[in-house]
Amino acid sequence: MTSTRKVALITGVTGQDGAYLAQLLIDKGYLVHGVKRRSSSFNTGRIENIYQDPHETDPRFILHYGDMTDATNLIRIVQETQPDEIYNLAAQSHVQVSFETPEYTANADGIGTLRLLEAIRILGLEKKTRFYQASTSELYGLVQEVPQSETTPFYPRSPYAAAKLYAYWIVVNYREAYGLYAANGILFNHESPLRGETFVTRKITRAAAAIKLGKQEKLYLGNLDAKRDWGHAREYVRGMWLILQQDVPEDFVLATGETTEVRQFVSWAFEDVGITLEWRGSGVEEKGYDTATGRVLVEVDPRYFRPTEVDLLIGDPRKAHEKLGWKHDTSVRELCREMVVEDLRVMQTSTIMKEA
Ligand code: NDP
Ligand code: GDR
Repeated sequence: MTSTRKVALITGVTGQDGAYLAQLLIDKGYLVHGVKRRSSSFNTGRIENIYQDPHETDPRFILHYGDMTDATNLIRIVQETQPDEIYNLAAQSHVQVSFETPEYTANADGIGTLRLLEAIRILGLEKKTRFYQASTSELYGLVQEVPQSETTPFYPRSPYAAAKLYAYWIVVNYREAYGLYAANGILFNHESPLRGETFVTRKITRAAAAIKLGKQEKLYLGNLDAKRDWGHAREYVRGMWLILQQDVPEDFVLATGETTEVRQFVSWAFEDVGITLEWRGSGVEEKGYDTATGRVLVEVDPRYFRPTEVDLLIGDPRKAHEKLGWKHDTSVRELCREMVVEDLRVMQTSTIMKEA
């Protein structure tokens, strides 16, 4: 008997989005294959709850070792798994880090995407396998127009964005040249309690929790003026899935349509732990004071400034609303609170465990 269960392959399954997407697809009845990198310590913390013993007879989640820089490995994984849908989420995804590792970022994020598309062609899977590419609002870079939509011109401002620009266009090209079902989701920033600890929202919510619990003195940040369109990752992975369920492959912006300054997000996070901040000074001298004690809790550290910055992102998600029926639910204010509450819970639990 042949199984009618759909098969998905997720690269970057150990990341924030990979974890949420794997759960969503398993809940929809898919057999999910995930690509994870070999690491000297555990890197599967986000998918622990869905990890399955490989000896189980009816698996729904299977992990494979792989790397976006290794073409033969990717071809073999695609051959073995014969996916109906590939979600290419793997990337060196930190913008600032990409200035320090530009060649690696180009290789993994840009050429890595090409490797997967070629795997589909080499294996003759053009008619079977649909391909989702994790494109990004960083493509817009230097502001050309607001809000930014599917037709806004790109102007990348980092090695990360330049690598993702190549990936975006190679996906469009393979769709047009070979009739592949391949689509870009141009996703604006999306966060969650699973967000990597060095991205600004999570850095802020963890610091607010740690300062509240007396485990950290101060939070050092870079550009407080940057504005981002922040949504909830759980809702954005549903949009990824919807993008691959359309009759015709097309590119879509997923965004909330609202933008918030980094400084505002900081004030909210501290408010959520019961601390009211007052901002004084400007530029590198700007500081956030606890109004109750007068202590400086937030300072600017120019180390976190980027050589070229993306100042303002605000997305226009109307195409996704109309064609996909996708809309965000969680506001950025609610998102911030959810992240702070979870960081407080995790930190309090670890203290109790240490003291027990
Ligand atoms: P994360 O940084 O949380 O996850 C990235 C994933 O890619 C991790 O599983 C990581 O593995 C894996 N990875 C990195 N390099 C390689 C490599 N060379 N080979 C194989 N796997 C690799 O990112 P997110 O989940 O936040 O984002 C998912 C994708 O969406 C990324 O491509 C990102 O660029 C893009 N994106 C994200 C947005 C966001 O706001 N979150 C917005 C728009 C686009 P490991 O766990 O071992 O490090
Ligand atoms: P971004 O996210 O660069 O938008 O890329 P990040 O959270 O790193 O930065 C957002 C903004 O905050 C400013 N900032 C700081 N950023 C970090 N990381 N650390 C700081 O201390 C700090 N202080 C201020 C930044 O300068 C920036 O303006 C994310 C990633 O997930 C990408 O992979 C994805 O493509 C885009 O979102 C959409």
